[in-house]
Amino acid sequence: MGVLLYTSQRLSGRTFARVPARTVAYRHPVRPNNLASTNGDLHNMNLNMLGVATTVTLTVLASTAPVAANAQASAAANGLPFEVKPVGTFNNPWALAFLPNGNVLVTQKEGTLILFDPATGTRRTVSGTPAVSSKGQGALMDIVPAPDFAASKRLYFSYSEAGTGDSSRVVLATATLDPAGGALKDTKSIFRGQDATTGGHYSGRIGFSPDGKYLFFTSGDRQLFDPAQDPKSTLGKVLRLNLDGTPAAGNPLAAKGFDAAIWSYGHRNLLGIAFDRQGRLWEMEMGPRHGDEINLIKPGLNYGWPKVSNGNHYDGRDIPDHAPGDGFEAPKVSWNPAISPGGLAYYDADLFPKWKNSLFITGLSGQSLDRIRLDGENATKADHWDMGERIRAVRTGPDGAIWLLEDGPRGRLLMLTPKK
Ligand SMILES: [Ca+2]
Repeated sequence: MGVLLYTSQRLSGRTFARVPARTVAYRHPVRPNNLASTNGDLHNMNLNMLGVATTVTLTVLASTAPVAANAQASAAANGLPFEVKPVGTFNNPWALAFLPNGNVLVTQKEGTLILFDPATGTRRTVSGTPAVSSKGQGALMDIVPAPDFAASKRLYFSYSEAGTGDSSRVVLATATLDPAGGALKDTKSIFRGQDATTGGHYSGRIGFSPDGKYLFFTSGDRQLFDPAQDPKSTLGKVLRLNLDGTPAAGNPLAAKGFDAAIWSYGHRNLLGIAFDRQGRLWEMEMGPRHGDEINLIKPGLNYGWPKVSNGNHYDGRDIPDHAPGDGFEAPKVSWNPAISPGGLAYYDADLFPKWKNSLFITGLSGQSLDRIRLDGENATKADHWDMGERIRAVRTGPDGAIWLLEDGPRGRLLMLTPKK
């Protein structure tokens, strides 16, 4: 313990330094929660330890982290079917949201909210954000404008909040953005998850139903495993809430004694949620050791965690894979080896016409962007691009461009447009 490992990896002739990952003893099959930059590093460490990724080298360093080599976007774009334009740099960015005027809100892990104008590069820190516990995987997390934002200026966002002792919980909150854009007003929490002391798997993704009446909120298993199968626990679940944070009427399992907010269960760390144009709800979750998933979420179904997974425990213990007839809903797509997904977006814009009706998934350990082609209820892997950096977030912009946030203390906001 106490030895810092830094992995450096040479990909396509470019060398990148990774964020430090503290070594841990695997007595418990939990992805360690004390990683400075959260999810994904363990996938790499396991690969390294197994010698699977032969191009990866481990270096033991005694002191400070090497500064990440900030590869030129032009270099990273070589071989990619899109132009990559960096438009800003942020400190451990987590999520982004576009406002109707083209400005972007960016959440940063330690709890700051930045209002950024991509056209001019100007930025301001938005005041009025709540106190965030950013230990472990904690962060100011997702942010999504309300369906009526143009009139109400209301935002929904999520964050991790300290409880008593070492405990913490995921919180869903609302606030209004004042007309000048410099402050949150009337901030209030409308849903609080259950406390846990693990420091990880908050999830906290926000998605509005196409009719704007309901809010779907992802609540991770907090690295506690079994609560994902517990009918009374909101951990490891997709929740369907009213816009005031109360459980929506008619949720599918309430009559069976489940918590009234639960829409689906058996989930691990749900880091993406998106509706497609026909109103299907797609969800992405990070698997344990491999087994990252894309699921089609249907009301009342059990997605299996931790009873089944196409991944396995970090300590090597097997978890049965999904199999027909096992009573659990299998993922539509899964990854082995893992990409450690950070974000999910649905794409149906005109700027990349061939990619309409696709999902985009970012890779942290994968340093990647993946495209998933949708066809009704079917989903298939279509493209995998090496982006040369850990990618935390993805959103479709109002102009149809694809926007990414890199992970880490100098994570860039990237705009992807068709290659000229
Ligand atoms: Ca398995």
